[in-house]
Amino acid sequence: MSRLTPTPADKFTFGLWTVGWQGRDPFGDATRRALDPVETVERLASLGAYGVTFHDDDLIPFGSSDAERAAVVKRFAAALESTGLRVPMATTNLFTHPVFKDGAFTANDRDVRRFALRKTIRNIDLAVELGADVYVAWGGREGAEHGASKEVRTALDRLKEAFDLLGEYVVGQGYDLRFAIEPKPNEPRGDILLPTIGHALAFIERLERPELVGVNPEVGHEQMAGLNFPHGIAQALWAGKLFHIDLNGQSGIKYDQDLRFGAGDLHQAFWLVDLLESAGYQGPRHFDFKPSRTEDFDGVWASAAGCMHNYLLLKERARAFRADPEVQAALRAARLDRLAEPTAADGLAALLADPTAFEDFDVTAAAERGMAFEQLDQLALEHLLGAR
Ligand code: 3MF
Ligand code: MG
Ligand code: MG
Repeated sequence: MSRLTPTPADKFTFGLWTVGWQGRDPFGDATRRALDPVETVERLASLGAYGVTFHDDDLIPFGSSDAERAAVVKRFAAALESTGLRVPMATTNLFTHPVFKDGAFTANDRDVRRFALRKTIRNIDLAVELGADVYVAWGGREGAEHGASKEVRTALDRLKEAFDLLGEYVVGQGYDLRFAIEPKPNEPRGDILLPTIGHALAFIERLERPELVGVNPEVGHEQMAGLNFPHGIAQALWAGKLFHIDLNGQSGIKYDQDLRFGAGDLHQAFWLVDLLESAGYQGPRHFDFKPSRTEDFDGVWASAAGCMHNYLLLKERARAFRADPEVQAALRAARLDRLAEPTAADGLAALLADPTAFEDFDVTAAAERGMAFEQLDQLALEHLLGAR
């Protein structure tokens, strides 16, 4: 089998809501019928995926009775069993129903906040039952459009309270489950709390159980804010907080496009795969994209296959880039090996006593040194284009 054919070992996963998106947008109605979750499981398995993820309401329609819920879960679990597809992650829909119009964990109304927590806890039980070890929390409606309508410091108190309660719940139940907060700058709210990876990382450190909480960054979300996604992922890895990742594509600062992975900013996609693979990221490669509403189901499954194929192609290109002796020489010329050296391993006193560090330092000569980054970057581009 070719290295470009996906297998479960590649750990590719898809949300039910991705291939199942019906194409409804703010200006137009659905262009596709609803997909049966069991059909999705079967199609994803036949394409070589490892797993499937879901919001509670993707699987069990909001408002279902207990008996309906049990029947849906039983049928879904049977499809997982027969295909071997896993459920490594699940999440809660705290944004579609109008009750969440002012948010969920940070809604101004206390009864809505309590309902949101109970809805989440109910789905955590199901997630654990189906084998998930990561629970994603995207606070899509935790935000505001009107200045005085949300006291942000107080809302952050409520958000902390929610994660502290959820942490207490999973520890109390003895669950092996960690949370991954998904940052997003805007859409559907004008401004969303925890808009970037950096905001989320800082928030996590204020929680009662920071070790239970990491991040689930999404390519397009950071790029909607004009940020460099691989840099954000590098910081999440550096902090030991990359618990999960949402892969898709986005073309610059505009509405949330959710393109298939590899479309949009291909250059950043290359550096992202290079980073994930070289850093030894072990989690699922989760695609959170929307097949264009122009497509019928042939297009839907083609785009799902495209996400996986593009990841494997980029992995191949990144591997070739790193293995190329010319690239290794170019990395040395660009002095990446020197960046890896501590700046003052001999300590502060030695730094202060060292005249070559300041008094005798030839500032002009150092300023004139070329960094050789252009040659290095051109090699990367040629590898990305398959020209090497
Ligand atoms: C929105 C998203 C969400 C989250 C999901 C949790 C609907 O832009 O990315 O998808 O990913 O709620 O995984
Ligand atoms: Mg998204
Ligand atoms: Mg997402």
